[in-house]
Amino acid sequence: MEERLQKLLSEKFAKTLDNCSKAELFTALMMLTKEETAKLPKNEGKKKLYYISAEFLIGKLLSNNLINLGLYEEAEEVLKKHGQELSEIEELELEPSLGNGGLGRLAACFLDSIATLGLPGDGVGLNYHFGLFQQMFKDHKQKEVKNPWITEESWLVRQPETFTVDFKDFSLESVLYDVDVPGYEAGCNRLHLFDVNSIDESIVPEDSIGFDKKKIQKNLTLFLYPDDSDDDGRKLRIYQQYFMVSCGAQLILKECEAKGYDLHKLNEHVVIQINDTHPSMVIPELIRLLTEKKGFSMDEAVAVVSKTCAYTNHTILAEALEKWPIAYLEEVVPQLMPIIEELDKRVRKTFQDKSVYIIDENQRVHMAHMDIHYGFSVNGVAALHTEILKNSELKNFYDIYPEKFNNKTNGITFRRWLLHCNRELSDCIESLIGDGFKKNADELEKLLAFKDDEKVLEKLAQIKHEKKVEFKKFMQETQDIDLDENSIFDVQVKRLHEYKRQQMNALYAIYKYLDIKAGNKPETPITLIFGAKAAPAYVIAKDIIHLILCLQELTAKDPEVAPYFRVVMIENYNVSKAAKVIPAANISEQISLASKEASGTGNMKFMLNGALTLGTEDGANVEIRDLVGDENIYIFGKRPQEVIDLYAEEGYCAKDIYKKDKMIHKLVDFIIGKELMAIGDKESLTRLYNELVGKDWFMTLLDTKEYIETKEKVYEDYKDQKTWNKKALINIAKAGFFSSDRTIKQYEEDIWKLKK
Ligand code: 26V
Repeated sequence: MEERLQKLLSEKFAKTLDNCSKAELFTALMMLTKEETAKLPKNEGKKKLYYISAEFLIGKLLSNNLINLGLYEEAEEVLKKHGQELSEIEELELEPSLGNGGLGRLAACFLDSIATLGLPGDGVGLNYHFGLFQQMFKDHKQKEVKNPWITEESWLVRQPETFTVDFKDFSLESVLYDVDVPGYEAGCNRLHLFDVNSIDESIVPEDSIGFDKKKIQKNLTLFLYPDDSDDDGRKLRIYQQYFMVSCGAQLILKECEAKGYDLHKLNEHVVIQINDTHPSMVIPELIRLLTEKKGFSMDEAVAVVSKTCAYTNHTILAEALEKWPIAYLEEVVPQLMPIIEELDKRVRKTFQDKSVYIIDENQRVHMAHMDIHYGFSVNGVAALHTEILKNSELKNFYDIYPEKFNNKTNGITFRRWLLHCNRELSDCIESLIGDGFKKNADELEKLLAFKDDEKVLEKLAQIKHEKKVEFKKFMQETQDIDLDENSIFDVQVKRLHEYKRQQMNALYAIYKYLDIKAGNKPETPITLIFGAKAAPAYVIAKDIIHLILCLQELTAKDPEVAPYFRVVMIENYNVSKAAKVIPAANISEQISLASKEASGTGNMKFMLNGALTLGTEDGANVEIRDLVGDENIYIFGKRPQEVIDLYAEEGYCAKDIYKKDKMIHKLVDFIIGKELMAIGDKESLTRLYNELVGKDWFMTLLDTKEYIETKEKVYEDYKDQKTWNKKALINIAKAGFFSSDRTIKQYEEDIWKLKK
């Protein structure tokens, strides 16, 4: 490797390993990694999976790819010899933000596992030049700026394929970039990212995310989910979605024809996994292509496409289930409307129940309904989530098609979320139980043999401490924040949404602040760590960030409080920051309103890294509890069915709780009290206060009291370090189930059947 690096550095920069810059070294390492990946055999077979998704939150790739290629340690040694640290070099990679959160990160974990298991399966998505946005904090508020990540040398490899995509008023030519996806000591797949050849980055000013939403030819792939608070933003999303699926569908048909397959047997050679409803138009688009260009009758096309497409649902939030007005579709892709109308007509012929129609009485197209009628599989992403889909949200569909419904509990790739982000822990585990767990995560259970071994428990605690010190250093360098590594690191990192209830955690912060001011100093100091991006148009979410940042200032500046309790917020929380904070966490906050978090995957990452979950009975928390047992997790709050009933009977009234409960009253009032008003913005804090007292749609106040009580108990338990460490070990040992390798095996066995 040393020689090849020297050669690359010399050819590209006329430098050597001893006089090159860190940036040049990064580029050389990336080029070498790309060359090695290109040599890997492609996973092949008679049937191939296309995982279509608007998001692939892949994160930085250098270290991950080196690990999968088995080259990480060698690279580390070579660099050391020349006075360089691989961990420093990997920092230089720009992080693509091609996803919002869990859904996009899941797609990235899945690609890793699909390749690792040797399954032929490629990702299909879009090449957003500025990704989501980069979050900056200014005046205790979130500010959004663009996040360019494509450099001259990058992981993208331009491909010769190009497709034409017709819209109502113009056509676009696609450009295809591939990112190779090496499996862990296995073959390779690809992530296909489509772009438009007329894209124009210059229409976005420096320091902003604003641009002309009507210039589709120039803007289509600039941003992920551009602000959809206005009609132009919503239409742009339809342009993006149709562009993605039309390119995807054309690619699929082209690959099949190149292999000489009979398109009438498409389903024997192709399975398309539709990741949420963003790619749902692939169904009518494929039908359109087969009927218009390949001589299929409508019946033939509908039949074969219905056997080829499978749909994954990732949310039960009604506002997140896409329903596109016919008028928009007519304006953007009129050629799809006759097909969608035909699909709807067939549904109406068969079923009386209006709730399962594709087109509703308000002339809107329900994308999920199309997926369910014209796909062969519908899956939820955690056991509880799938049950809720079957019994309430999608009950009318489950009654029609019980055989289509199935559960696939999410997972995470242990390559990134253990081997890479916590090598100390991974090495420690290896020294105890051998390296079998790297290929078979269930072997982590062997750790249970050490649950009463004081030396091992001590070692785990020591590793946790090291990771806390590392994170402290990182926060010092990046945000000039000084953390106390001896405090409890209590962490809530995830997208900002009211249902995830960061605001409840903020109310706890107020409680603790007031308690300390009243003279009750905690024995062990506490650091409450937040990280979250809010959608640019989501006003209340941004108000919650504002509250947290005000609390950060309040707790830091008060000498009576700061030594015991701090609130801090990680700026621009993303995949690489997740990889730093999760190994450092003692407590994993998973406090969504029960029934609202489809699964969560952060919960799995924390558990694997030895943090204890403080959470509600929601999403995969339920499965974590079943695995580790009640004594190794902290579950609180109203149960999913109680919450579902409350919504059904409109039985929740925030104001009643606010009026009746003195403590809650005091905590909520603090938001508009003099301390925070002196720091923050009156309008924002008042709006949040009014929301909590007047509406509180996601029932924050419902669980606040029990949350505070449970959290106090967790902090109390932390004092008994021996017992705590034992609980941490049990969590790690039981995390094997949440390997995405397990999830993908289940997709393969029940849905894809690529190898059969
Ligand atoms: C989308 C939208 C779109 C606009 C309005 C507000 C809103 C709110 C939520 C969403 C969620 C989109 C789907 C999603 O990201 N789901 C996440 O998928 C993860 C992977 O399955 C899962 O772990 C998370 O629980 C789930 O929230």
